[in-house]
Amino acid sequence: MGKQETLRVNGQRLWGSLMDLARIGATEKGGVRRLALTDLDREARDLFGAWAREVGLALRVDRVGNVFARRPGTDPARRAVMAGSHLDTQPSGGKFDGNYGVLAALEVLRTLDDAGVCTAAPLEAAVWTNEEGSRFQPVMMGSGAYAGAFPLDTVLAARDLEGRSVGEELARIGYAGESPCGQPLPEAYFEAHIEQGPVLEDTATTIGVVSGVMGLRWLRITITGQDAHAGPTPMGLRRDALLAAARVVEAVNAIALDHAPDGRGTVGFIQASPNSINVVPGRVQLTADLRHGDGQALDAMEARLRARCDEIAAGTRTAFHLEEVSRFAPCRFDPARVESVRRAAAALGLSHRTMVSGAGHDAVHLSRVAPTAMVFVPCEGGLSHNELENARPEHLEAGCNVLLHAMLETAG
Ligand code: HGY
Ligand code: MN
Ligand code: MN
Repeated sequence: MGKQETLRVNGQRLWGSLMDLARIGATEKGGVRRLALTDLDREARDLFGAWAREVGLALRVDRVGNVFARRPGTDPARRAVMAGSHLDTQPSGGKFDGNYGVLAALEVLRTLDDAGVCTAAPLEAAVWTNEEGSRFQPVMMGSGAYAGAFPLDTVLAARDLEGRSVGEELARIGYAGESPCGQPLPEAYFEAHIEQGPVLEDTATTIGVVSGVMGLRWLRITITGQDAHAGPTPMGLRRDALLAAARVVEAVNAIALDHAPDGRGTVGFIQASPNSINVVPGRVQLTADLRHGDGQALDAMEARLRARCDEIAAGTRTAFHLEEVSRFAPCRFDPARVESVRRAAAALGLSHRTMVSGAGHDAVHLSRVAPTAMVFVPCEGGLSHNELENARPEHLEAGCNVLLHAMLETAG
């Protein structure tokens, strides 16, 4: 076996860096709350930058705040082989979603630096801005702007519930970079991530060889009825926006179940007003997150929900306004890069299985502009987007070794 094949990452250093990073935004229950473009996001980005500089990586930041740490290659004609993920989390997120993929990419570069190994193609570790889409929409914003899925000015103008814009917040935290989005594009992109579902753990498999990602639609639904007194207003005269919203929640779940086993439907956000115990709610805002592995099925799910909203509006004498806030089609990753991941897992003697991701990832946008593949590792109970999110050090290390060898094979 040549020197390269015997290369292994430093699992303890990877775990230690994950635990250090998890302190930034740590919550009582052991999770992480680090919303995009907050001071905590800045702190995490700064820590990543300090670690990257420790191993001599050159840093650049693009117009939407994506950060790239670059290790030069020996062949100036080659473009970068890139790996990365995101540092922003859900409001009640965990230590590993996104953070693992960023630090696994860094660990690959640290390992090559320790071993003095040079690659023909340059290597880059990437941090994508606002993958979660929780504070600002659309979801997977930074990678989407980089891949040309969203116009830059649209992204910079997006506002959170307090009215702060992406552009203002990037400037405020010092990550309004100069580099143009999407130039240069990488030669290939890999992303390591926890599965965020139960399949690997249930089948006692260490590595997920991810062949693609389900499609997604996010709708923001505003329902307008009429505030009214809860006492004197007869039931038949009410225009109750929360009653209408309750029927929407039922509909979203029924539509997903009708498209089993791949269909997914979630109402995760709801705001009712005036939210007073003795007032019939006159206004509700809620979201619908629809997903499916097949584009036509996803179209059918969205069409059914829109039709059902019309019926609910008529039945409750309320007015509905539907706005699409995010969308991406189901994607298939590049077979050659998927094969690199599978070959690396096999060569490392790791149990592995091919699978489709239910969760969206920055790799979805990268797959539109560069050959892309992902590496999954198990997470405890398949739990994610939950403060109790957990993963085993040996699984995280194994996934990082797969990332290392898939990147080495690609970078030459
Ligand atoms: O919503 C998603 O699938 C991703 O976690 N942002
Ligand atoms: Mn993620
Ligand atoms: Mn997530």
